[in-house]
Order: sequence, then C-alpha cells, then structure tokens
Amino acid sequence: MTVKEAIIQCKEKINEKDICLFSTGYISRYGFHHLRRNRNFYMVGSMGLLSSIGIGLALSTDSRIILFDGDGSFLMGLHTLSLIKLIENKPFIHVVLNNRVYASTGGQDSPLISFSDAARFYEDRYFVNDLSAFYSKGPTLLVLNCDKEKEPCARVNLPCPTYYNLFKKEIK
Ligand SMILES: Cc1ncc(C[n+]2csc(CCOP(=O)(O)OP(=O)(O)O)c2C)c(N)n1
Ligand SMILES: [Mg+2]
Repeated sequence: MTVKEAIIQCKEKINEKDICLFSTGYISRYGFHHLRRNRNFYMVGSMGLLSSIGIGLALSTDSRIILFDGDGSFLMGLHTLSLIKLIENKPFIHVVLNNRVYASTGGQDSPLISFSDAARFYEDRYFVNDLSAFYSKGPTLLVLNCDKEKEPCARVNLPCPTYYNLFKKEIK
C-alpha cells in the first residue's frame, strides 16, 4: 500500500462534517487530488506543525478532526503531543502515513520511530494498519505502514488562497 492508496482507503471512513488536515509535501497533494473537499486544510510548509494546528482546531469546534501526517513530520511535532490532554474527550484521529522516508524531498531515510511510546499521549488508543481506529472515541493514533512511492506526486495547480478561503468559509 502506498501513501496515495492509504489516503484513498481512508476516504470511506470520512464523514461530511469531519475536518481533515494534510501535512506538507506529497501528503497534501494526494489529499487534494484524491480526497478533495472544502473541509480540508492543506498545510503548505510548516513541517511538524500539523498536530499543533489540529489540536487548536479541536479546541474550537465539535467536528471530528482527522490529521494525515507524515512519519517525518510526526517526529518533528512530538513535543506537541503532550497537549493531547487538552482535548481528551474530543474526536481526533491522528493518521501517520509511515513510509519511513522523507518522500517529498527526495526519499531520504527517516529515523526509526517508536510509535508505541508516542501512543501513551493518546492513552494507548493506538492502531496499526487498522481502519477500525476511525470508530474509536477520543484522540487516537493510527499508523498506516506504507511502501515508498515510486514517482513524485503531481503538483496542485491552484493558488493557496483559493482553497484556503473555501476552508475558512466551511469552518466558520
Ligand atoms: C520546517 C520544515 N523543514 C523542512 C521542510 C521540507 N520538507 C517538506 S516535506 C518534507 C518531508 C516530509 O516527510 P514526511 O513527513 O515523512 O512525509 P512524506 O514526504 O514522506 O510523505 C520536508 C523535509 C519543511 N517544509 N518545513
Ligand atoms: Mg514519510
């Protein structure tokens, strides 16, 4: 399963009211090409900050928040996970697309991550390759192990403000 296929598989688990956030690089591009909806936020740049943005949003809405993060980006945002406590009863699924590389910048190896250690921030609501995570209550970590992509993902040919304004309108 590639990152693109993993995102497509998650599509059927997403409800109309969910807010989906996509990490920087190819993950946002795949989200845009294969799971496009106005209630999506595509993070451009800001590697590592998806969980910060997600937790902030979860504090200000009752909608379920779904993060599509990369393994490299997840590692860069580990410090934020100590704030998961702030949203302990909120619907929040943190999907990590674990391809073990920085695919978006050329496929350099990323360091090994102990997801089971990180899972304690989610009170051990931790799933691996198991989409039933989408039915769990409270903040949940779902790691999807993925193969490395063979080709780069096509760019998004729209200026950022176009889809950002659609998102802003949606979550008002
Ligand atoms: C702070 C910061 N550092 C570096 C980058 C450059 N960059 C963009 S995507 C990426 C790799 C992300 O790796 P991962 O989260 O594993 O996602 P993948 O590309 O494998 O899908 C890097 C290094 C950035 N956008 N922001
Ligand atoms: Mg990666």
